[in-house]
Amino acid sequence: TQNSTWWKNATVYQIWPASYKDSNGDGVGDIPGIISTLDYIKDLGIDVVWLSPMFDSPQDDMGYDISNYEGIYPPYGTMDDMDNLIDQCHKRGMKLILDLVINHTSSEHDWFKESRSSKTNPKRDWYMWRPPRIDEHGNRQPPTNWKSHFSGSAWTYDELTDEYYLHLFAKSQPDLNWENDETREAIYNSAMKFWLDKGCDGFRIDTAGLYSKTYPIRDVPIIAPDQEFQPADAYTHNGPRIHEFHKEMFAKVTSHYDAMTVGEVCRGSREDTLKFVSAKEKEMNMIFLFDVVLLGTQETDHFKSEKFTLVDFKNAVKGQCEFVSGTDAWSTVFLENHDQPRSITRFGNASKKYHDKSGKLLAMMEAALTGTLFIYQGQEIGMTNFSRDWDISDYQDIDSTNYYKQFKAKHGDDEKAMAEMMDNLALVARDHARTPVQWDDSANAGFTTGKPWMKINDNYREINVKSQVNDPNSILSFYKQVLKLRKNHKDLFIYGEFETLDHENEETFTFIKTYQDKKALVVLNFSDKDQPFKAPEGELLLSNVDVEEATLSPYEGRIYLLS
Ligand code: TEU
Repeated sequence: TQNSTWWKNATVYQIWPASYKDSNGDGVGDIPGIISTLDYIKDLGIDVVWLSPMFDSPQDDMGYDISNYEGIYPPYGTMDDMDNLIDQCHKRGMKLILDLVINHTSSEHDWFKESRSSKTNPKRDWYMWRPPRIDEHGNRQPPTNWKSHFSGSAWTYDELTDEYYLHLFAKSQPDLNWENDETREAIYNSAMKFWLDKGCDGFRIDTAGLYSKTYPIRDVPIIAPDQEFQPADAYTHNGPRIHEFHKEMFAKVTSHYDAMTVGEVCRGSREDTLKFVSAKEKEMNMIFLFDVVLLGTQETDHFKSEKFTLVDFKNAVKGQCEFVSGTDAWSTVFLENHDQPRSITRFGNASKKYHDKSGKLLAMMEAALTGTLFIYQGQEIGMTNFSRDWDISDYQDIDSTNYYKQFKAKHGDDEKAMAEMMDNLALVARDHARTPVQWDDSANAGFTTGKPWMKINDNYREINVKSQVNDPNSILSFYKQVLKLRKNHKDLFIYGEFETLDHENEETFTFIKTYQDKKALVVLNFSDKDQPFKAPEGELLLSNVDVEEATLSPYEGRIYLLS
């Protein structure tokens, strides 16, 4: 049962298997490839590996479309490989958590195949089927105006039974019906207990706010009048039974194991969101808040991104830090994952001159923030977004490619609009996180001896593990240093209270961490200019430059222990 809180102190490393390390030359990353790098991960200072979906899947959404929770996608390996991975992580004192994708399955899952087969099938009600709506011209229309997160209607018509099924994501990702008791029981057994009994240590819980839909199922208010379908969050996000479902999941499953749980709940009111993670509520350990990573993007069009200022950035960081302060809840720190562009490109400065320095700056910031820290593969070597010059055919993600198709159909003749759309893809598309990890400067960056399933970032000769691993000045070495520092001062960095100084300053991000009578000062120059600075009384714990000067150089950061 869950008495310990080991997960609070953990540093987690996320692996997205397709692009991590290929061991057999088929161009796709695999589990034996992961196992071959566990010493590297351990050496970085990692306690928990989070593995993105490696389950059997047609891969329409890179494994977030699961066709069998109890099987492995063959190109990734076998069940023996998974057992070995669990074992090898544990041997090194690390834990392994898996992705729990239970808002939907793949349309290739047996459950859906049965559900689809007839209106009277016992599993019919395991998914969300609705009759067509007939419009005033007598035409068949989707039951509601809901938009899929991946563009187009959230409903797909199935001729076989003359009904539509709901899919908040791709049409090959039908939503499970959480109102059905049997469905939930099946999810707990197949997707959860099966793996916990094998020795997995917990889950990152995908789309954890979406299971409870608001009934009756009906049109959402129109918030994007220029769009045919409407963002459906109002009736799909944090619905009326969501906390009941999470409490049940905890009571029936996760509480019986010493399982770590981290939910993906991007938005919601503070009061409602706190319920997911407040210890006394007994739901999940922590969630990811998206204030920082969604900066500048729009609810009605997540590819449209606008400029934001450093103060906007500070507000977002502050909001996430303060979210749990003074409560019995716990939170997370992250700048990257498989759905986000690379943080140096987005929040630092990816130019040759400042790449390393701004990467280290971001590492310092993260290491000093309150919560459980998550690092995404390649972040530790400063991987960046790929070039704006890449062609749309180089993008692989269903979110990007659907968006492109839909945008082109509407604005194909407008060169300027098309160019702006490509600018946006170059900035925020999920593809940037999904290029293969750059292990060395040999062909295909040492990721594979075959043809990589996705193009390698052009900068792999300059940015790769091999060139950094023995260089004490590399980003990788710096990550090891900051992660150690974070652990050495757990109280201040992992648990401390956060407070900004000089909040309106648009160049420098300064904050204080406090734990009882201990204080640390973190000062981060987010500009490419020198900034005035007066060193405080205390000990300099860490800096990303060699020499301590009176002023802060561009992208310089320092952490002091105040006396
Ligand atoms: O993401 C859920 C989610 O909220 C995304 O739609 C997110 O808003 C989008 O990716 C931003 O570009 C989770 C997974 O992390 C994602 O990879 C899956 O595609 C999705 O669920 C469906 O399972």
